[in-house]
Amino acid sequence: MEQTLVLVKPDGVQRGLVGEVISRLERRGLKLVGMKLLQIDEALAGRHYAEHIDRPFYRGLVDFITSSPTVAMVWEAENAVILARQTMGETDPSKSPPGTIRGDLGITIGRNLVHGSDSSESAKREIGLFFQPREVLAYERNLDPWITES
Ligand code: IDP
Ligand code: MG
Repeated sequence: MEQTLVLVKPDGVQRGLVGEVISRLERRGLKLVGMKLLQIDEALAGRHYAEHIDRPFYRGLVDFITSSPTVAMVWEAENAVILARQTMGETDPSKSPPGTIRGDLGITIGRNLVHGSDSSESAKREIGLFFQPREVLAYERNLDPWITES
C-alpha cells in the first residue's frame, strides 16, 4: 500500500487548521499511520527541501518552515501520493480550485498550509526524514471494506 508524507506547515498550525487538514484526509478515506508535532530545524529543512536549494524562494521557505511547529503525518491508501495532492490542490492557493485545502483556506504560494510528497519515491525519502520505522504503524480498520473493494 502506498504511503505519503503530509505536513501541516507552521501557518496551518498557527491558524488552528491541523484538525481541518486531518479531517479532510480522514473523510476522503486515507488511513493515518504516523503523526507528530515537531519544530523543524535548519538541517531537516535543508534535507526536506534539497531539490529547491537554487530557487529564489529557498531562503524564505526554510525560514518559514523552521519558524514555528509543524505537524508531520504519514497517510496510507492505494495511490496515496496523488490522492493527498488532489485534496491539497495546486501549489499556489490562488490557482487551487474550491474544495481543496489550499483553494479553500489559502491565498498565497508562500503560505500554502500543507506539504504532500510528489511521488512514491519522494514519499519514501521524506517519511524516512521525519519518522523512525517503528513510528509508522500497521493496523486494520474495520471500515476499509466500506471505502475500497479490496
Ligand atoms: P509543492 O509543495 O506543491 O510540492 P513545490 O514546487 O515542491 O510545491 O515547492 C515547495 C514549496 O515551496 C511550496 O509548497 C511553497 O511553500 C514554496 N514555494 C514554491 N514556489 C514558491 C514561490 O514561487 N514563492 C514562494 N514560495 C514558493
Ligand atoms: Mg514539492
